[in-house]
Amino acid sequence: MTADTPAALESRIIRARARLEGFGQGHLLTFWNQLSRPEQLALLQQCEALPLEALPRATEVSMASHRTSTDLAPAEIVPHTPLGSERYRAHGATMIAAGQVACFTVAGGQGTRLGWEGPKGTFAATPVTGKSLFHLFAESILATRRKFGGMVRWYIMTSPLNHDETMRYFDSHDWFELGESTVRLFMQGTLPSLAHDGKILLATPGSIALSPDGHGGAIRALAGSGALEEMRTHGIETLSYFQVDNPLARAVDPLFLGLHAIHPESSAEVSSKVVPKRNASEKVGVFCRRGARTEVVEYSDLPPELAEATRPDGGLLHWAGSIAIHAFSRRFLEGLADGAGQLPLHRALKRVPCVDLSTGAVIEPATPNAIKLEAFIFDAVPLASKPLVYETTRDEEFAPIKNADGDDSPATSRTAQSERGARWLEQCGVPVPRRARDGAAEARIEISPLTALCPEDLGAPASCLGTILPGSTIVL
Ligand code: UD2
Repeated sequence: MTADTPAALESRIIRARARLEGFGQGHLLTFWNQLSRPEQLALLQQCEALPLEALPRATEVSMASHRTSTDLAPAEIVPHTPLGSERYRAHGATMIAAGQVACFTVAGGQGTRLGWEGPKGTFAATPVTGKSLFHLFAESILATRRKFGGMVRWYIMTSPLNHDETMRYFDSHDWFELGESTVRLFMQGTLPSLAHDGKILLATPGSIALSPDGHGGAIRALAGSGALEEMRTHGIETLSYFQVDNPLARAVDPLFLGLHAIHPESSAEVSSKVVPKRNASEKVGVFCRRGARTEVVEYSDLPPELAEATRPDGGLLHWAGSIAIHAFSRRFLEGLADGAGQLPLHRALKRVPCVDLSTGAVIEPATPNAIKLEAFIFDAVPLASKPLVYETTRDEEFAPIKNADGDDSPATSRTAQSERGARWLEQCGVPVPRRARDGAAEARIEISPLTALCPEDLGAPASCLGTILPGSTIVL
C-alpha cells in the first residue's frame, strides 16, 4: 500500500474526526496530539474500521437483552433415528463423495474458563494419547476423505488473538497430513468494548479496546476472507459446522447431512443438533419457537422461570439444548453476507482495562466496567425458512471442554470419550470390564478416527483384541 500524501492524510483525519463526532465518539482522539506519527496512523486505521452504524447508540446501551421474553414455546424436533435414516445416510455419503461438503470450525475464542493460554484447539484432549483437539478433528477429516472418497476441505476461523499461533501450530505439525492447501485459516473481526454510556473505550491513549466479534462474525469473515468464494469455486454446497471445544463432535456426519439436504421439514439452509439438557441450569442455548419462527435462546437470555418450567411428565419444557453443531448451506451464508440478514449484537458485562480520559492512565478495573458485544452464529437459524432441528445422543456427540474442573472439564470429556470407545467395542462383540457400582468401563479406551468413524468401522480391528483386563489401556 502506498503512503498517503500529507494532504490526503489530512483529509482522512478530518473525515474520521467528523464521523466519530457524528456518532458521539470524538473522545477517541483525545490524545491525538501526544501520539507519534505511527501511533496516529494505527489509531486512524482503527477508527476508520469501526462499524459505528452497527453499534448500539448511547441511549440503547443497557444490559437488558432485547430477546428476553416469555413468549416462547418448545421447538419442533426431528427425533433420533428418524424413519428412513438409511436413505438419509446414503444421501449424505453421496454429498461427501461428490466433494460438496466442507468442515467449518470456529476456534477464535479465548478459552478463559479453561485457563489455557494457547489456542483452545491445541489443548490435549484425548483420554490416552493426549492428542490435541485440532489433531483429533484433522484425523476425523482425513478418515472421512478415505472412507467416502471425496475431498473434504477444512475452514477454521481464528481471531486476532490466536491466528498466528494457530497457523504456526498447523505448520509445525505439517498440517496433520491433510495438505496445507486444503485447510484454510481465516480471522474473524473485532468489535469495540463500550462504557455504560455507550462511549467506546480506549485500551491505550493510541488504541481502541477491541475484542473478537463472536462466532456470528463468521459470516462477515467468511465473505471478507474470500473463503465463501473459494468454496463456490470448489463446488462446496454444505458446511459441517462445529466448535473446537467438543472432541465428540463428528466432523462430518452423513446422516445429519442427508437430513439437512432432503428431509421434508428442511429447507436445506440451516440444520442443528440438540440433546436433552442435563438440567435446567446447563449452560447451553435452547431451541424454541417464537410465533412461526424457530430460534436459539442463549442460556444467559432464558428467564429462570422458563429454564425451569416443566411438562406434565416432569421433564423440562425447554429441553432441546444446542450442542453447537450445524449444517449450513453455502448459498444461505452468501445471502446473509450480502445483507439479507444482520445478526443482532449480544451484550456481556466484562472487566476491560481502559484509559482514564482525564489523565491518560490505564485503569485495571476490579469489577465489570464494560459491555462487550458479540454476534452469535445461531441467530441465523430464524432467518432460514425451514430450519431442521435433530435430536442426537449426548453420549455419542457431546462432551465439551469448557472449564478447568467440574462439569464440562478435560476430565469429564476424557471419560466420555473413553466410554464411547467402550460402547463401540461392545457393539462389535468385545466385552469391556465394567464396575458393578455404576457400570463405568474399567479400561481407558481411545479409538482414533483413522481406525473408526463409527462402530461399524471397528469390526476388523476389534476382532484382533484379546480379553480386555480391568485397569488396561487400549489405543486403536
Ligand atoms: C456455546 C453456545 C451455547 C452452547 C454451547 C455448547 C454461544 C454463545 N453459546 O456456549 O449455546 O451451544 O456452546 O457447547 O456460542 N468462538 C469464536 N469466536 C468468538 C467467540 C467464540 O470462534 O468470538 C468460538 C470458541 O472458540 C468456541 C465456540 O465459539 O469454539 C463457543 O464459544 P464459547 O465458549 O464462548 O461458548 P459457550 O461455551 O459459552
